[in-house]
Amino acid sequence: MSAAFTLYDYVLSGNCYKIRLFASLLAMPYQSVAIDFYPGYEHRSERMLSLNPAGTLPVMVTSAGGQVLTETNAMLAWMALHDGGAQTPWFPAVDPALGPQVQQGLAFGAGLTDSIGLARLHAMLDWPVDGEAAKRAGLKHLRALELHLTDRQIDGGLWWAGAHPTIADLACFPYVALSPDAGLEHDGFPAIRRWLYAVRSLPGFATMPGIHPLHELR
Ligand SMILES: N[C@@H](CCC(=O)N[C@@H](CS)C(=O)NCC(=O)O)C(=O)O
Repeated sequence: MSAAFTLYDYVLSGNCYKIRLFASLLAMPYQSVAIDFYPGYEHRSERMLSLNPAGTLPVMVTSAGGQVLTETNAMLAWMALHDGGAQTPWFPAVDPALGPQVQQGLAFGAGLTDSIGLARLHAMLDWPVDGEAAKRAGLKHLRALELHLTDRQIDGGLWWAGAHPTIADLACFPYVALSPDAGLEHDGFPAIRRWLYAVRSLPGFATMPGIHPLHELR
């Protein structure tokens, strides 16, 4: 099967991992171009800035049509629609109840990048940001997610919204799973732990450094 898209990718990036994880869950083939994010800062090279003036990773170029996407949430939406069309359970965009809830989750996922993601970059690569402020913001996000998932689980749900995992779960999963890298442990968050386990149990689940696979019990 030919590649559906090219991914400009960095192995330790939680945002790039969202795309690799979803591609693995969908068994969607793609071509990866490794970018030396650190220490090379290649994402800010002339070549990369001409693709994405924001200077962030990931960047996706779709094979059909050559669309350039620079927002992870847009890439997840593209993949869901490319795979399953309007009926895809991963992105029930036009469902009057679920569609807006998934959008809430996508925005929450972006907030995780700006809090836990930055705290992690600071802790791991000494990124020049206020690491303590990012960590405090990350803790608030974990507390908010715990409340949301507790309510969902009391009502018999498991995922961010609805009965099927959606791109909202995938937008949130990496930085929550990686939060111990930023000094934010999961011990006080039982609903989050249950949800992390559920995502890691999905058929086709793929890992990245810092996220362990489940022990194979099957
Ligand atoms: N809004 C972008 C943000 C992506 C982002 O923040 N990526 C990080 C790597 S995980 C990055 O490239 N940061 C570049 C920098 O801070 O120089 C998205 O959601 O895709």
